[in-house]
Amino acid sequence: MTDKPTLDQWAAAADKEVKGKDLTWQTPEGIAVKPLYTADDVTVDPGLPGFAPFTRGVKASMYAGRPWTIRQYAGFSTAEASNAFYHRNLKAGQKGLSVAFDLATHRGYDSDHPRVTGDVGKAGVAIDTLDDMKILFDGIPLDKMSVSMTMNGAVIPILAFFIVAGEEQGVDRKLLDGTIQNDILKEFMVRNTYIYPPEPSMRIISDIFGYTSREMPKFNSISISGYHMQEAGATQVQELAFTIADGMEYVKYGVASGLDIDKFAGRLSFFFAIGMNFFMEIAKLRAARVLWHRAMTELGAKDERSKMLRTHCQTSGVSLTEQDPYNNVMRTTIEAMAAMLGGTQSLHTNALDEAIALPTDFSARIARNTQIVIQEETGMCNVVDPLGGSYYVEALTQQLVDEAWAIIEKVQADGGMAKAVAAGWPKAMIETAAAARQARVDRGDDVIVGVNKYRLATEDLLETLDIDNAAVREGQIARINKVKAERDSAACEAALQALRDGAAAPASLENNLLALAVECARARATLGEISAAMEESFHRYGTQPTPVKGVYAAPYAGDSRWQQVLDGVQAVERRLGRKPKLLVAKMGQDGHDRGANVIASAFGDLGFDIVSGPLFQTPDETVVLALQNDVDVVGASSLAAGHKTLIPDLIAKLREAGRTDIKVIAGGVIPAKDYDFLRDAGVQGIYGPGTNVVEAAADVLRLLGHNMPP
Ligand code: DCA
Repeated sequence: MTDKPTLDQWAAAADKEVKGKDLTWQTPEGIAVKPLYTADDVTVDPGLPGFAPFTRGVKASMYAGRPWTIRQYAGFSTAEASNAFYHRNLKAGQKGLSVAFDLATHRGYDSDHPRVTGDVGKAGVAIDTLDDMKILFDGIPLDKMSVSMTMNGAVIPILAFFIVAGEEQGVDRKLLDGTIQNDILKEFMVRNTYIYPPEPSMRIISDIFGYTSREMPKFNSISISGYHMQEAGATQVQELAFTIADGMEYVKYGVASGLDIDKFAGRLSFFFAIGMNFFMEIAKLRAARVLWHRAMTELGAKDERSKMLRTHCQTSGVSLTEQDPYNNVMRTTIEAMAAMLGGTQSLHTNALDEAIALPTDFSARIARNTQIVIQEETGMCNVVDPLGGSYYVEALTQQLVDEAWAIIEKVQADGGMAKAVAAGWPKAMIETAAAARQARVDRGDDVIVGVNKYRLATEDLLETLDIDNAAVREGQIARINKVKAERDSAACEAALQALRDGAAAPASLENNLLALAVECARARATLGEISAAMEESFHRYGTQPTPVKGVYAAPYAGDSRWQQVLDGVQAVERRLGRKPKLLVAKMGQDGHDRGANVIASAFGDLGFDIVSGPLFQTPDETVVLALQNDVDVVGASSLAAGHKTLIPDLIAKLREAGRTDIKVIAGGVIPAKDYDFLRDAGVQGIYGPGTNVVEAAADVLRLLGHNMPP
């Protein structure tokens, strides 16, 4: 009998094969992944599924008993169009609903508000009135179908409309099944669809916990979301740590407001992104369950259900590419498999065109079928946690637990997540990771097939969905006017006044904002009116972006192209007698600022003078900022489909101000078929997803008259 080979013998054999090359992979989160894992690497027994700490899943039978919910996130312009889409999808095998609202709704504005002309009906459905909500769920029994609503800003009016829509369908609110996102802390960190400052926003969340725990026992009162952190560039460890820390903060606020932890914690749910780092994502979901169990034990929960992390997942939007877009189907399939192998409860798979537009029926079908094929053709659901016991997955799970816990402890030492968010360091950490990732992609260190490697010489245009925003807005305004004309205005005003008074008073059972808003919804107040009633006491919140410095430049040390662009910027500087000035503008209600911040950081590192415009500007406000700062270029970043309205308006207003010399460029999520439209409107450079930022800077130098070599 021959002796079993030792680990040293394996190392020597591998070393010989690769001639001494180091096979350790340093992941972006700083984890050194070895080329081989063995039993020696597994230090913690993962236990059994359905038992604490739920490493292997929250249910004993998991998908063998019931597969995860196929829950596709969607919303299209009007309630009618969205309702029809939901009916078609449910017939085709989708199991749960998930509503995407437009940005005007998110930010608490009715469709007739002048600030939202470019946003109405664009990235989701416009909901102004209870009538809209009733149409949205027409023919969908709200006691049988679980409905998730991604809403964080205007969470009070939306939930109030939902409750009253159920009521008018004849459904007792005790039977309402679903989830509201209601996660404001991550909005302040990454997504920016907040309305009020942090303190009143946290009160709103406690009021919702209080109301739902008493009145809606089947409803998940929050979906604590790491998804948008990863989309904004966070590493998986950051996503994990900040999400769990956010959850702990909400629990502490709930307890401080007088609630019994075990009365509401069982209905807290989570939401994670699943990107392309396959095993890391699987380990992340397992680690998340371990961390939440530990955190909730520390916070004093007794009921095991309170400590059980149940989660929705969505495949990663940023991992999708505009170039060679059918590759996105494979990416999404791989990510969906990671989500299911990690043990998700519910899943959205992105459509292949999700990087550039809302899905068409065609792309939505492929996305949905990706999940159906896994569930119904592969036999993958028949075994619980099939990767349990994998040396690599178990070791990685433990490593993620340890790394994330270290960050969670830092957050706790700083007084909790609300304080950390106010101090700004989590956001800065995420932005640093985002700039580093962009540099790795632009340098080709991180491969993206079809973008920085194997790129096609020519691309066929993909058929994408276009929304006629002006028509949607007119229709919405007509309905708002009708509702206002038909309602009992005295009763409506009285309900709104009670809400104003409730918001002005300290939080209490009688002043529960959701309970007061339900009365407003019954009296047919609009979403904008309900939001404005609270805004009188709470005020509207705004922040100023602060791009990170030096992170994008660091990996380019000694790079000749980088140097050429730096020299170009200096040449322009000598000619102008000052640095070339770029205003990075975010117009409309689109709060996605990763792209804008990365551009600001990278162009800043290249020597441009950067003016980072605040979020949510109108074209008029952007022109004022451009003139005040006397900029050479305005870069409009648009990720929510407002580009065809807002950017031409900006150019027209610059012309009116006599400043045709100021160049306007555009970046973000802009479908190629809109390029000609924008060029005709006067846009001089368009930089879509997958743009190399150094080359974009070279292009801007050309626009500024510099003879930049290709
Ligand atoms: N055996 C027996 N019962 C099971 C099993 C099983 N193997 N698996 C699930 N169930 C039960 C659950 O316990 C649950 O019933 P309960 O609420 O009475 O406990 C029911 O079946 C539904 O399953 P669940 O896993 O809770 O799935 P969902 O209803 O889809 O909820 C959740 C998932 C993450 C909790 C929810 O918050 C959600 O849907 N989030 C979506 C968020 C979203 O869409 N965001 C968009 C960006």
